[in-house]
Amino acid sequence: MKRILTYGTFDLLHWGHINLLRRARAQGDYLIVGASTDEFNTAKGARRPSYHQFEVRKTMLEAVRYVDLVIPEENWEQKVEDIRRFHIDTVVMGDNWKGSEHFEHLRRFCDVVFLPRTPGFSTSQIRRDLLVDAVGRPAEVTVVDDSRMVSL
Ligand code: C2G
Repeated sequence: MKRILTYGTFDLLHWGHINLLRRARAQGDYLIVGASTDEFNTAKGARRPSYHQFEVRKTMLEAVRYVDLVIPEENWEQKVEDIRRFHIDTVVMGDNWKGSEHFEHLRRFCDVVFLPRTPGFSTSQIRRDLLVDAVGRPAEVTVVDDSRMVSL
């Protein structure tokens, strides 16, 4: 039994998330997802609360057939203990985390695999698209960063 672990907020679950979970599960036999709590999202520097609160995101992840178990991700430091506690063989993340201090050091405890992100999908992009839909006209949205949009 090869045990896989991944982490994320997984808010407004979309194809990018599902494609990551499908490929992560294919790396082994049992997939555990560490879903970020609402408090940890704030600690991670999220500019706004997630659309769905932790319990809803957890329940939605549990409904995904690739996912075998969902645990709360409450801080950055818990990963080594999670690897030990759940006898993890491989930690899998999207490659936007490649080189991150939060994951590279885990190589001392298990395999760490970064998978290519699915282009064109993000929770913040969905929020922007819905906003543009809502104002009912094509908008030239020049995104400076996630927190500010100009020339709507
Ligand atoms: N992802 C992807 N393709 C996308 C969007 C997301 O492969 N188009 C992957 C991310 O790389 C990540 C996972 O889906 O591995 C979850 O993404 P987020 O919900 O954005 O999670 P994140 O904010 O990266 O939190 O401790 C680590 C953090 O909890 C990760």
